[in-house]
Amino acid sequence: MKLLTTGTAGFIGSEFVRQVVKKGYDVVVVDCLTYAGDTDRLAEVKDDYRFYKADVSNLEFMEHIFMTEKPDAVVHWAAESHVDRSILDSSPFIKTNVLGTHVLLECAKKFGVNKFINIATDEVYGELGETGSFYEDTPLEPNSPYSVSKTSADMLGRAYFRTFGTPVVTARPSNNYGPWQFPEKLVPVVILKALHDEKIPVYGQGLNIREWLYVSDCADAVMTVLEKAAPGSIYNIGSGQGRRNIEVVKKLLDRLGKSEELIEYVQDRPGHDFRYSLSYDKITRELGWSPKIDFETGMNNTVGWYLENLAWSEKKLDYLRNYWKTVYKK
Ligand code: TDX
Repeated sequence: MKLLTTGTAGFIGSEFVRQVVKKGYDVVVVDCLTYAGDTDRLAEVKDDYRFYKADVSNLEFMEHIFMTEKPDAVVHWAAESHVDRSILDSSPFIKTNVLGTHVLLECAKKFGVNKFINIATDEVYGELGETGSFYEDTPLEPNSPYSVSKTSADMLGRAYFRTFGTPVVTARPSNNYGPWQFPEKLVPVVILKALHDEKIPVYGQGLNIREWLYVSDCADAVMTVLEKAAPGSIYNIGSGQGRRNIEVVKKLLDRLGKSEELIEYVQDRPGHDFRYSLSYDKITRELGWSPKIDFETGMNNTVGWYLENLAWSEKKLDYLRNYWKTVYKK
C-alpha cells in the first residue's frame, strides 16, 4: 500500500514513518520543514521513502504530488502544534492546520483514496476539572487558538466524510513525549534546561494535568487505525498516565540528578487548560489497541535518548534561547 504522510519530518510523524517503513509500506513524506521539522529524524530509514518539501496549504503543489504518487491512503500529521506559539501568533496555525487540512481533503476527494487519517488532539474537547474523562462523543469546546485550529481541521474531516463520502478517520491522541521531540514542549524543555543548569519554567503552580503517551505507542495506534478503522469513525488515543506538570518536572530532575531548586514558577499560560484525560476504551474494544509503555519506562527511555543525542538538541540552542526569551515571563 502506498501511503502519503504529511508532517512526517516532525516528532510524532517521523516515528510513524520509521514504523511503517519497517512494515513494508511504500511511503511518501511531505513536509515543509519549518523550525520544528528535521529530516535527521528519518536518517535511520533514509533510503526507504520519497520526500517532497511542500507546504500542505499549497493546493497546486499538493495536487501535483497526488497526481504523481497516486497514494492509496493519506495519514495527515502536518500541523503547527505548540499552544504557546499560537498565543504569540495564530496565523500559521490557521494556514497550516485549517487551510492545509482543507487542501488535503480536497485532493483526497478529487483523486480518491481508500483512507484518510486525520490526526487531531485531545485538546479539541476543552478542559476537565479534577475528575472525569473525554469520550469520542464528548462535545468539542477548544480554548486556545491552537486547539480551535485543530478542531476546525477535525470538523472539516467530519464534513468531507458526511458530505462527500471521503473515507476520513479521526484520531485524537493525548500529550506525546519521547525521543526527537522539539525542545519547546514541556518534557524536552525540562531536560535541556536542566542539563545546562538553567531555570525550569513551570507555569502557574504546576498543578495542571496532562495524559502522557509515549510516541511509539501513539504511532502504533495510528497504524492500527489505518489498518482497521471504518471510514467516518473517531478514536481517542490515550495512555491512562495522567500526571501533574510539577510531578513530571520533579521526576525528570530526579532522573537527571539535578536539584529541584532549578524550578522557577513563571506567569501562567493565558487560558491554560487545567486537565485532559481520554477514555481510550473504544480503540481497545473495537481495534484491540492498548498502550505498551508506562510513564516510568517512557520517561527513562526519553531521558536516556536526550543524553545520548544531546548534539541534536544543542544544534538548536541559539534558536531556542531566543524563543524562550519571548515566551517565558516572570
Ligand atoms: O515550559 C513549559 N512549562 C510548563 O509549565 C511548557 C512548555 C509547558 N508547561 C505546561 C503547560 C502544559 O500544562 O506543561 C504542560 C504541557 O505543555 P506542552 O508541552 O506545551 O503541551 P500542551 O500544551 O499540553 O499541548 C500538547 O498536547 C496536545 C501538544 O503541544 C499539542 O500539540 C497536543 O495537541
